[in-house]
Amino acid sequence: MLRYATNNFLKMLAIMLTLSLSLNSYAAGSVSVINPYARAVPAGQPNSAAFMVLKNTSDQDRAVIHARSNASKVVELHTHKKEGGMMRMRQVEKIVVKANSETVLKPGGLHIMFIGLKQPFKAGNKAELELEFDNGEKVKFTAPIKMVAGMNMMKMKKQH
Ligand SMILES: [Cu+2]
Repeated sequence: MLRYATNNFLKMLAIMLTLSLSLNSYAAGSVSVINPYARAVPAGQPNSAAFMVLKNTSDQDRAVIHARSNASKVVELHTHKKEGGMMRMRQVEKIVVKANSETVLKPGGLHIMFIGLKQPFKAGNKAELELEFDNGEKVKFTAPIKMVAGMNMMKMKKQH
């Protein structure tokens, strides 16, 4: 009886986990976009960024070559680089996701940059985004807009 209940509980848990994963995961062929989110910014601030995990389950390297959104005038692929002791943002041509591995877009690192916001990036709102890969595949998804603490970046700066 107890074993039966435990089994059922585990099954339920597995279903719930699958559901919660599928809710926040979007696939373009072999690359999945997992838990995308965008940074909430105060009204009047013109730019923001989106972050996510890109997971490549194929045995071929893939790369994001374009990002598009109706949320801002311009959307660019960006990274942070340390220059003269300062972390600065730089546009990159592509974001590579190696075969059978993950690339993490996060504050202080790689990100999708929104320049010239057309809508308020308030916590609770959403931003639509489309990524295009080097093999022509595209994935469209919605990134919830959240408060993102600046702590990650500060910690990274202190470590170096
Ligand atoms: Cu940027």
